Amino acid sequence: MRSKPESIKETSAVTENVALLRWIDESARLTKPDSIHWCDGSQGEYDSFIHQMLKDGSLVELNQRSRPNCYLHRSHPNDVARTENLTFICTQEKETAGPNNNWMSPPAAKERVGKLFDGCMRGRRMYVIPYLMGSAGSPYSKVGIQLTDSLYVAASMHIMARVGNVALAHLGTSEDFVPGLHSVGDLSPDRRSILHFPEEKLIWSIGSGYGGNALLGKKCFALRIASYLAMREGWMAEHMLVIGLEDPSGQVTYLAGAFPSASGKTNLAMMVSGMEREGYKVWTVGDDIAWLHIDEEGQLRAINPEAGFFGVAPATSDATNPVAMETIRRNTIYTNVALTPSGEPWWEGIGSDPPEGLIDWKGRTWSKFEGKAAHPNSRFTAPASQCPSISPHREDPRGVPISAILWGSRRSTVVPLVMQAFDWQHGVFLGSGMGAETTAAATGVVGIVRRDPMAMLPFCGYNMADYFAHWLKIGRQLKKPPLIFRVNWFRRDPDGHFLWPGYGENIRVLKWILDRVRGTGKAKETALGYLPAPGAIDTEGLALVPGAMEELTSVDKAGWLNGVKEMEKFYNQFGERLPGEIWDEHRKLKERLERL
Ligand code: SAT
Ligand code: MN
Repeated sequence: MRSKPESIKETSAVTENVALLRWIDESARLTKPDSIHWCDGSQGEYDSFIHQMLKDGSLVELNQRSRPNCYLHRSHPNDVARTENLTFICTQEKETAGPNNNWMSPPAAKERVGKLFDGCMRGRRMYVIPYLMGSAGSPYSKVGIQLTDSLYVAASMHIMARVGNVALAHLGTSEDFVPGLHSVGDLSPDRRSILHFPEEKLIWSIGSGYGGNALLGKKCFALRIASYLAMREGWMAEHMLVIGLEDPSGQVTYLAGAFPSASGKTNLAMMVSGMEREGYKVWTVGDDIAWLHIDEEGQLRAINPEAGFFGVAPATSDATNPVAMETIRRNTIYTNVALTPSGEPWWEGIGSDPPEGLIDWKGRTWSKFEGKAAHPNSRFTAPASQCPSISPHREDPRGVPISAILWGSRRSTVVPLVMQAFDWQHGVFLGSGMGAETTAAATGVVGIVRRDPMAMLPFCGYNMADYFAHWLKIGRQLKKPPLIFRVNWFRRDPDGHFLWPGYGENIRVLKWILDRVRGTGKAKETALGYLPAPGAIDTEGLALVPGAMEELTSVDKAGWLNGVKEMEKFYNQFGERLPGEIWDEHRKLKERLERL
């Protein structure tokens, strides 16, 4: 049993970092909390946060025998996903933010949202959370400081980042940290704003306690602010999983893959390979974000800046993702899942029928006439260290060498199961034009196709035209650029059935990718890129419908010509700023398709 937690004490600063103390002082004067608690990141502190939330009702204890240290949090029903329409990039020039972002000028943003922060922590405690993104001692790690009035956020940050003295020690007296001021405010979407000031590396978030809106180390810092810093400093911050693919000889090849939120990144990152018996195994380095640097030898290397997983619960089961199911058996905070009478978490697709007496995500007795019991964007927050497939190299200060990059999204039609770009420039173009069906990870309509370049549309902290130029530039600096692939596990037949089994069988596609990296995989050259030659992907033992592989590896001329038009509309927004190389590739694709 855990020792009985102490109550949360008011604590004082444990650093002499002048810039940091000054900013905290300023923020406290603005928000006017009753008291301030400096987080040390210890287990005792985490336990005391949990204890406090059980007392105030913001957490429900789950069955401690089957789910030790697991708890359920129910968020406000209007605060269940990222709100992209309330998310802003605040740069001096509107053009710096680009047409891909909502923009406010920094003074206007501070004026408007400063009023909301004024006195917002009265009667509340402010938690100071020093956190490190990346492992201790890595030259690529960066420090953030989040101030928040939410205990749920403070506890979640404990899981998602390396919190406390490890971050302060990394920072020392340096001014190189990303300050992030967060308050749940009154949780009203009318007074919700997620603001980023990339030029001063500052984050302001108010009115939401949920996920990427509130855990500022994640999307706000590690993607939006970091992508801007990366562009300035010559590296890349990407919405990517990172996995190691072990072959029968024991050699591990690392891949990075960009997929939009709620498109199976966590499943792919923790995949139990359908070819485990043949010796192909997947190691998890990260499931959501990668920071990529070019090393002295010109090799691209990746670190996972995060320390935990904030994964989508629905459809996670022993069949679809047994590794995740094992990872979230203990020390996990569940958000907006349903609750069984025996204190187990439950969600649609967990693999068992809803039991009698199920309580839905809003805390009411559920009946099957009332829609979903778990919110479609319900989540688990769990430490990466307890993932059975976690890579022994996850914490390597230099990161892991990347041999291939994957673009993936949900597309029911048009996009083949897998295709390889002709070269880096063509690969960047494929990423820049990627269409994706929207998911429940953000508020708005689910299932419509939008352009989501590199799965970064909601997360690129600056003008995407410049972002594409940055990608092209990085490629020129790499001695042996990773091969780039487009994958799509989500093709359906006209009756709506999936053409490809997905999940653990995706290893068959990864194996072809590995073969291509090694120069052995068989391919046919097409208008789209290299597609697998007939038989090059092993389908033995799969119950595919007749003709499925042909369908999955053919070129849909009309569909792609339509895609080319959609890309053109998207690119046109960027005017002169869009790199000529992207237009060149766009024109070449169109010509190749028209010749078919
Ligand atoms: O809520 S988050 O933004 O952290 C998850 C996601 O959308 O990828
Ligand atoms: Mn994500």
